[in-house]
Amino acid sequence: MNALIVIDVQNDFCPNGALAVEGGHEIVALINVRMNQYNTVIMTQDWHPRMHMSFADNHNVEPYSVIEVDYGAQVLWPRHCVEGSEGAEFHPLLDSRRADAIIRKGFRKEIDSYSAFFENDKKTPTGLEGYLRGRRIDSVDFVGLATDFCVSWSAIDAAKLGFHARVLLPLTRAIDLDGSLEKAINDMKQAGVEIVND
Ligand code: VGL
Ligand code: ZN
Repeated sequence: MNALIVIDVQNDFCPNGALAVEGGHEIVALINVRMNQYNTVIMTQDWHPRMHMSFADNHNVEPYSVIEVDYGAQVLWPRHCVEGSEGAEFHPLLDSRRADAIIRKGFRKEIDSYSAFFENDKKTPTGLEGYLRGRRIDSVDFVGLATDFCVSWSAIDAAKLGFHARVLLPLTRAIDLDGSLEKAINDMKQAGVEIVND
């Protein structure tokens, strides 16, 4: 059984959003069509409290500064995807009615969560693994935003957990901070994620 996992296609990651990813909106129509090829569709939503540790202004520093925390390096972002805000809603044209499950992540203020499977400590589970195993899903395709953060971290965790994991690159867009896209693609290949270019 297969699943399409649609990562963080939310207003704040699209043009005019708080953490806009270039061309983020361009993938929405393609994702809507692609959903028809899967038994199961799962969507994730980045969902942060106002006082979240990943927000630069909660540390009084410039966005995109990097700090060291218990679990390693953490980029500090512009305030984005605040729980219940319009920026945290799915892009209005994304067919979210098709989602069998919606996973929210990053909702604890002490820790960020890029991956759909584990928070950034790489050990606190979100419950997605159990959901997939319960539904007998062994093959997962990833699309959405952003290629080099939440998409790649999710795909790498999926491969490490033993799922057949693919990233459909044309249905993703990247933030690309200091070469982070190239690094993410190398890391994904290293972890056994299949990169689909067309
Ligand atoms: C994301 C940075 C911060 C993402 C989420 O969805 O890739 N990136 N929060
Ligand atoms: Zn976030």
